[in-house]
Amino acid sequence: MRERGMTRRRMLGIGGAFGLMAATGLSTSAALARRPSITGAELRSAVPLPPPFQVPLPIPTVLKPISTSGGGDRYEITQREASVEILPGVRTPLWTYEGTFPGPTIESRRGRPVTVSHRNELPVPTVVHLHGGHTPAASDGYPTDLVLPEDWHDATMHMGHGSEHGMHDPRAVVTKLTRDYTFPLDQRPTLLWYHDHRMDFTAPAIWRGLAGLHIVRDDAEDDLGLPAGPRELPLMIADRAFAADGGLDYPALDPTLRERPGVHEPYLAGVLGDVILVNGAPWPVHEVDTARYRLRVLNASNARHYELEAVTDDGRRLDLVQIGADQGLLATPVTHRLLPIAPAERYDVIIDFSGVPVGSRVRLINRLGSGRTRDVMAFRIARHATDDSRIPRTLSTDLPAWRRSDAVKVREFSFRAGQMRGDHGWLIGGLPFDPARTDVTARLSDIEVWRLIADVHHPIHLHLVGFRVLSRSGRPPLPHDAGLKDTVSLRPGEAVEIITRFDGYRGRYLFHCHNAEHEDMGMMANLEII
Ligand SMILES: [Cu+2]
Repeated sequence: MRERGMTRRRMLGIGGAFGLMAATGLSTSAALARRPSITGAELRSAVPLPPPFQVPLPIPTVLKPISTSGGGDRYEITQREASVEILPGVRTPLWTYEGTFPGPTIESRRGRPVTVSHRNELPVPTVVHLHGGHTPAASDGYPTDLVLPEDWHDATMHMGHGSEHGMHDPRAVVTKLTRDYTFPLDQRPTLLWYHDHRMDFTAPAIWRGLAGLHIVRDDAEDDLGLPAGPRELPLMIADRAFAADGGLDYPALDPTLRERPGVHEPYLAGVLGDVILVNGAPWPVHEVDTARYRLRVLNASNARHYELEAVTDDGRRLDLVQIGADQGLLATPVTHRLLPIAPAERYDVIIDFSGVPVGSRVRLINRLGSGRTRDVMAFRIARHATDDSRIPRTLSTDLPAWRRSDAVKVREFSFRAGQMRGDHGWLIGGLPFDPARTDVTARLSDIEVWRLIADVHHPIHLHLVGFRVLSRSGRPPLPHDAGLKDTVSLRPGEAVEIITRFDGYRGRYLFHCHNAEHEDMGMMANLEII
């Protein structure tokens, strides 16, 4: 029955590249480098899709703490199955945080600790990672630190899958039913997101709905006068595809996601959907004033890249004024006409609707999409309004200014296709992920330069720390590389240098590709901070 996934292939991903390699004798990377910028294969939905810009943009609910005493906030989140109306008139079963997709948003103040007690009522083990969080290792959601469902059997307990693929991880801390994650949030204010990070099954778990936002704020940012309240919009962009029964389609080898990881061959490079969701709604529309808006954009897609552009009805492009990156405010604003955004990246941008006629529309489009996937969402200019917001020339003065000469170490890592357990995989430095192997040992407080080399597109994410982009293939960083990042988009054949300081906590962390399918197929490595 799963063979139907094969017949729906529309573009060849890595599978096609391997075929090309076999036919021509090219090396994998040479074969891949010749291919166009494809980051996955697209599934085609089997239900009628709504016209664009009809469904109102939902804003995820802000979660209320169950306690605010003792100098911190405490939250409870239940992970459970829910049936949600994403496409009008269609019920879609999802795996959710608190019954919604996206999950509820957590709003925090810098330096005020938060504990989130997660309860797993799903049929599989889960792991929660707060992406971009400056988090002690015990709460960072290491992929084998599973929270098991109440009735999970021992035979599959340790890794969440059978011995065929099993690896032992003696350091795993497994809990049953619940786990408290503690986040000190002693970090620059920014948009973080929490999502599943279970060993071998991250991609399908996020796809099924396990993702939510977590915003950190502080007084200095509040005082800047940026657009706020209803004029600050979180936008979680993610593509999905829908099966004939209304459920989400995904080419998993084991649709129960209990034992066998992986996807069918055409999708080894990544899974793309043909429906673009923003905050869980298909191609939504949002009514706005003739005023500035702050858009806090997250690409929560597994593999799809976007190049965002805001276009008026008469074809005029509006500036996207970037004020922040993954890890908070830039030093000074950067103006873009086109904004590339790779999986897991966040961009904080201001868009000014004041010059747009009331009654007309501004479409946010993806220049990398085609057909229906070219549209993302629209803003309908609903009314005239006054605007006392501003975009200060100086946004922040606390960005780390690490210099290359400060680095005590320079490391190099390749991110390439290869073989994993006799199958196609994605490797870092020629090796697939093994939780029991330490790949990097870094000393707390040390500054290091890492050189990251790609075959195809790979968005590379470091846990725990933010970093600055130093160069791209020997050239200066791109305008959107500004600020402090935690995910950097490597383009095909590129070598990107980053610099960081391993601050804060000792322990076992990760770095990995955030193309979620690559991540599940080996493209992770251990980072031990001592
Ligand atoms: Cu990758």
